[in-house]
Amino acid sequence: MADEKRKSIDPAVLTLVEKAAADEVMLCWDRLDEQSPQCGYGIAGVCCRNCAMGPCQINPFGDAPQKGVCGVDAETIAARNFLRSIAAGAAAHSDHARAVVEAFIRTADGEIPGFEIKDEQKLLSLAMDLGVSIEGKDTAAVAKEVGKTLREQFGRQDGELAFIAKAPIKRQELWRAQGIVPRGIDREIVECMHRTHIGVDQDYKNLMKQASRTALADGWGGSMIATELQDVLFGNPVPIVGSVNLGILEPDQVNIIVHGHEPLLSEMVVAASRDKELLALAKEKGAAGINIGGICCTANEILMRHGIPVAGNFLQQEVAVVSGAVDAMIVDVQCTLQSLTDVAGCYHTALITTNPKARFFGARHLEFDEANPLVAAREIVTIAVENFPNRKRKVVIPTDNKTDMVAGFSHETINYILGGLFRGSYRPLNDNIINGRIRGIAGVVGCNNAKVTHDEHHVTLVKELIANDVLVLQTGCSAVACAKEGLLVPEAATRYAGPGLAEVCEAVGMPPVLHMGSCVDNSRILMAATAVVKEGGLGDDISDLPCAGAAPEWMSEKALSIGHYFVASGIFTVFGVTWPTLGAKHLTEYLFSGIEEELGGKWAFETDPVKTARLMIDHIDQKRHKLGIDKARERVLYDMEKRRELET
Ligand code: SF4
Ligand code: MSK
Repeated sequence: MADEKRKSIDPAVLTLVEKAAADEVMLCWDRLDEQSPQCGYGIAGVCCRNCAMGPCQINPFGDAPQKGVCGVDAETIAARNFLRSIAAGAAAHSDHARAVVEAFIRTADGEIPGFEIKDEQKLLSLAMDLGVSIEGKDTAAVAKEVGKTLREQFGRQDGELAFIAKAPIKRQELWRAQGIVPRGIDREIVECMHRTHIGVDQDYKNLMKQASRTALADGWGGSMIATELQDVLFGNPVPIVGSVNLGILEPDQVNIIVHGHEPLLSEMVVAASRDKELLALAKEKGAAGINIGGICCTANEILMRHGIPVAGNFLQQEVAVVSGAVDAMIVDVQCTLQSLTDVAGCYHTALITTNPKARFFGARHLEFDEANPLVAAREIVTIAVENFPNRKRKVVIPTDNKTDMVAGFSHETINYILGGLFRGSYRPLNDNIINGRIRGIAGVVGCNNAKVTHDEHHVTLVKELIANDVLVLQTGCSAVACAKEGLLVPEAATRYAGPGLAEVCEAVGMPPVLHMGSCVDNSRILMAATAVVKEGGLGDDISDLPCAGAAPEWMSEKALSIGHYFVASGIFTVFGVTWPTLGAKHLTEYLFSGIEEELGGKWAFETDPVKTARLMIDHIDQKRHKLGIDKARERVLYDMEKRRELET
């Protein structure tokens, strides 16, 4: 059991890991064991298989071989691999955005029953941002034009992406001077693939310029488009109370888990689960009701808008099924494990894929038909309800593991929470940063990774930051990890935050850790940082702000793209677990240091979450010093003794 405990800090997960062992079900940790030791060349980023003369591997310790068959060195190989990962991450976010844009236009055309423009105010401000005239047009006409303007962002060949203009002026000028303003989203991603083909771009710094341009096309392009249009379509989130962890599963109800990233279908599944006929059918099958829970970013999306409970984050998808209580799991795109078919096969769970881009061999496929999403959603809910009597193995729900949380902090909401409903403004936030009550702002985001103890690094890092008066903004699986730990409720301020941050949070009744949404919603962090710059008094660029970013348990290529658009936007960003260029000395030095001279932001790599917090706090303090708002203050170290005190 001692070994088992290292898999997760979450007792709900440990309970079900134990059940999986008893049920002889293999989980991702078991497969990691089977895969270990993993290839050192791959870990160091110096394995290339970009042509059929390879694969070629460079020995990072100075022994031969030092060149691939085509003559490239470790720097070029690692830079190309890094760039390809960013292209994949940017593509994932942006293709999600494309699906949202298409659904948005069809909604404006009245072609999707059940979908409507929910936030007209945000639509109008978006139209103004994009230069779309609203004069004499009804909502549908404005929406159609906004949708078309945003659809053009994908295929543009020149000029600048529209949302670049949302950034602080100084940042825009810096990007232009560096030649990294994205032209069109698809164009930048295609160019990554061209440049990394054998015999094209062989200069690691030039490859990194394209990395910056592509990542910016994600953060200030694809991701921002997805966030903005989802807000208009499904409603701009406002603070909402929800609950989190596997204890949200109901033993006597039909449990449906929605998993993945695109909220289009899950919105309709939520609606179908409230359908009287389906509720009656559930009763007929012996169930007391229909319970929807989310996993990964689909969870974050429906939590923020409907308060639907969150079953867990990335490393909880398999164990949710192991509970034996999940009657259907519906997956769309991204972060869904192929092993779910095997795990679901050991229980009664119906695994349903819904997106033509993401089918699983052995799973049932029920395509999400945009022309009639409610029909598809009803069909899915019916499958789950009819599956309820088929539970065949012991049901174990860690009922004690369910925590309250508050989610739904868009950058607009922060405005109102701090500034008040009638004078929404970032002024109080800026003032509290200037007077030192809030030391700085940190974005802590990203995935889980089976290589490190599940959730431990997120929770330790965030506790350390808030104890030192750093306000934390979160998205994705990191937000779910901290929600389970009870950090996303206003009371957490009194319990965990330093005195300054606690005072501010208590005054306005907000948590010290703000849940801003899903992976694409990291664009909200960019917008919040921009709003702070525009409010004044803290410099004139994002790189002047006392802020930092981190993804302590990252694993996906999307995380690399997010990290790099943070860096290219001027933010110091620390990643944990592993770093993909360590076999390339010069490239790594450039990313960890040299790039700061060009972009004002840089990367760091640290596997210890306490040390990560120190790096971030030191950076925040340096920025405070440069702004002339530093004053002598004692750093609170959230050490073992303090943790023990809290546990007693
Ligand atoms: Fe080897 Fe060069 Fe081909 Fe890569 S591109 S596999 S380094 S020969
Ligand atoms: S779901 S990308 S594991 S945050 Fe967005 Fe979580 Fe990372 Fe997927």
